[in-house]
Amino acid sequence: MQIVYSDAHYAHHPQHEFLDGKLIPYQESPHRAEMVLKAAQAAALGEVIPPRDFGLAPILHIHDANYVAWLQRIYAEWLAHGGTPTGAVADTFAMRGLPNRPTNVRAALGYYSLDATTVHMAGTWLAAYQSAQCALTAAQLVANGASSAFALCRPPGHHAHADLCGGYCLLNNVAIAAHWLTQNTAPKVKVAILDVDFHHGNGTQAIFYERSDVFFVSLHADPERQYPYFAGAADERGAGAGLGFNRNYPLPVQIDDAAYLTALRQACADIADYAPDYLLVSLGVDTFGGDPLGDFALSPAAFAHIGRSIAELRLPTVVVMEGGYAIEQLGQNVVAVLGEMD
Ligand code: SP5
Ligand code: ZN
Repeated sequence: MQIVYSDAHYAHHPQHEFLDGKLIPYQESPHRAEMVLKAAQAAALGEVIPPRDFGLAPILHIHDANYVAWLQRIYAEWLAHGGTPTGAVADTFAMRGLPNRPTNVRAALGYYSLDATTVHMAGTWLAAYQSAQCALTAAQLVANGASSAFALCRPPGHHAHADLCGGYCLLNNVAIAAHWLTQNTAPKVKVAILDVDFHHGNGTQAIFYERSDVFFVSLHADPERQYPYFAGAADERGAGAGLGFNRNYPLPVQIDDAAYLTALRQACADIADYAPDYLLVSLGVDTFGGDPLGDFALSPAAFAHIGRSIAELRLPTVVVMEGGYAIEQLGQNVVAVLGEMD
């Protein structure tokens, strides 16, 4: 399978984040993409190609125009208003009960962010833009007949809403690619998104919640105990025309390979019942037992089984990189999934 990758992500390298009240090294580092790329090349998974440029239009089909314009200017504004050059990050959020909506640089950060982990640096917009272009390019490869393609996206995307960044995500890469497939292939195309990142894909769910042509299925840590807390419960089934086209599998702490794969088989059965034309996979490997952000107990062997379950759906498949923070095993775990696909 071809691997779509851009070096632009190197210019997005925040230094720190808060975890459990402590300032720690930023977990979503350039080293992550480097490890995945190296492992893919070592396994001779396929040709590595740069993204094509689809422009802003497919991004603006998913994201709010004011939000996208803000993403492009936030770092320069932050610097101009005395912000530290290491990056702009929200400190105060536009929560319920707070009626004022000023447009100053720090207020806008709090208006467009859902948490304080998404840092904006000089290269952040271009990194996010190219990450989305990678997903679009992989979608086009599959639309043109490839059985699968891998978008080595960084930064990740599945926590980003139409007008919110968060969870290291700025543009929702998988959502942008999914919508592009519905608009640029055949009439009445149906796509399914399978999200296997440890964290619920709240952004993707929100974006497609009222649509029946995009079926979102997610396996993730129960939001009763884990980020993103405020979405991901089993009773979130979609709304309006989208009712029945959203499916969540919240999973318990320390879930093992066997129990996880049982849930995954159910999710894959849901997708088979939906009979989509295309499948997109939000691939996070923070489900690995050794992941510093996760609390699952998956072994390295689980990842080949995950890849096999996906491959058995026999659908044209776009795999989009999301999370995974156990740096040393990250490349092998991703390649174990991809190695099962044609
Ligand atoms: C793309 C992606 O995987 N984003 C994840 C962002 C998660 N950020 C919040 C993490 C809170 C983690 N709490 C874990 C406690 C470990 N001791
Ligand atoms: Zn994650």
